[in-house]
Amino acid sequence: MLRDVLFDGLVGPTHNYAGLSSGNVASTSHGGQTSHPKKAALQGLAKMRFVLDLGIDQALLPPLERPDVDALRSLGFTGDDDTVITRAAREAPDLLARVTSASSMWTANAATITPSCDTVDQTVHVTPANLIAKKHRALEPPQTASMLRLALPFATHHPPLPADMRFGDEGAANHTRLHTPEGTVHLFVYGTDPDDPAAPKPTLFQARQSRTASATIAGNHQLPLDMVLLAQQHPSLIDAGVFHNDVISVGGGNLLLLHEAAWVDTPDVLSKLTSTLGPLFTPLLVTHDMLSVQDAIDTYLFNSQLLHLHDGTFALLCPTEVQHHAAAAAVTEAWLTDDTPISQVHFMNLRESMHNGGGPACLRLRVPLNDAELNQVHPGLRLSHTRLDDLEQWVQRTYPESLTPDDLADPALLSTSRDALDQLTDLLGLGNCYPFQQER
Ligand code: SUG
Repeated sequence: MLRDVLFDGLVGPTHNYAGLSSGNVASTSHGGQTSHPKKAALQGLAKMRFVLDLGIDQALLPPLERPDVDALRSLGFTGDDDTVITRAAREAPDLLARVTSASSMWTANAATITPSCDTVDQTVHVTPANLIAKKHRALEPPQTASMLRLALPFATHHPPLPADMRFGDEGAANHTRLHTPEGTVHLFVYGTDPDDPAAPKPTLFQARQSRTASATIAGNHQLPLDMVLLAQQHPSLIDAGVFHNDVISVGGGNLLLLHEAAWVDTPDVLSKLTSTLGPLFTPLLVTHDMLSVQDAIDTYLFNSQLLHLHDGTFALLCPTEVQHHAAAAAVTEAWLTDDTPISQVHFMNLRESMHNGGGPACLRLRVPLNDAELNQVHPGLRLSHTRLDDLEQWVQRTYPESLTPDDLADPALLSTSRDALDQLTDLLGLGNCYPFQQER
């Protein structure tokens, strides 16, 4: 049996608001504010517990090592670790903010993953995203790749695509696997086509996902051509702040929730999906009259998590911003009362992550596995109630209550973060998986 194992990103101790992601309205509008790493991590763990309680396989990906002192060294800062941080804080605070970001928490951007039942060689394929569009996120791939190897030792691991915007890749946030008894489609949504100068482009913000990247991954993962559908996101939406497809659409199994403005030719994409997936395919289209694109971005309705329950129906896990917005809440109410596959709607407070543009679906990477593969997932990363209790206590013990932009200059943040990660690897039995542990 194939099931989605959900790998949530554990929020790291350096979670802060540095305004690093132009095109992501929440990130730029909250830049410079005070963050609350402890609260953020506890909100994330509460979500993992909630999903586990729905009977779903819940796992986690550990935070990456931050601040990334090696990245500062490669930029010319010399001296011991404390000196490197202090000098960067004085001479280039923007670079310090970049290497301190806890952005790996949004594991929907960690990788693209395809299940063994779909690929020609019948193995799970993994490509870590290169995240080349944003300088702080482009630092993630090497450590993310080793975490994914640790988590999924049985999979075929590809290197990230070349660090070049022609291959700009943001991972699973732009990839949706849809499936019915009649067929399977891997829908790859891209923002720009570098190989077609005539293709429409956003004018205000950069499109982060390229068609070339999506097509290359589909090929490298050995997906049969008739399972692959490439669709272009509407450039005007990117300019409005839809920096990933998962801000305007979410799907899984036979269900797809989307705004009518999502793609350049939404009706054409839907008709192609229906012709492969057949009548059981259920697209739930939200029109401008029901909810404006702006309200979809503000509430993150389409960044809700669609959770496939054992009875075959879906639970929708929305951010509380949806609950508090009349039109968005009305859409979820209609999905619940109309004859749709959605049988439950829940709301969770994830405000610390939301203020950086990361909703429920950004915080998780779906990994579709069969039973044999599930048994080979690193046992330390799979969650149980006891492990969640331990993790909550670890967060309470080791995480800062709050961080202001000035706090990033304090070298003590490096030692407290490393101490927290040392305790985490002990708690989860991960061995020395962080670069600083290997250098000792
Ligand atoms: O890449 N924000 C992330 C949010 C990622 C959300 N992921 C998905 N939609 N799947 C980004 O823009 C902000 C960091 C800061 O400004 O401090 C940030 O990286």
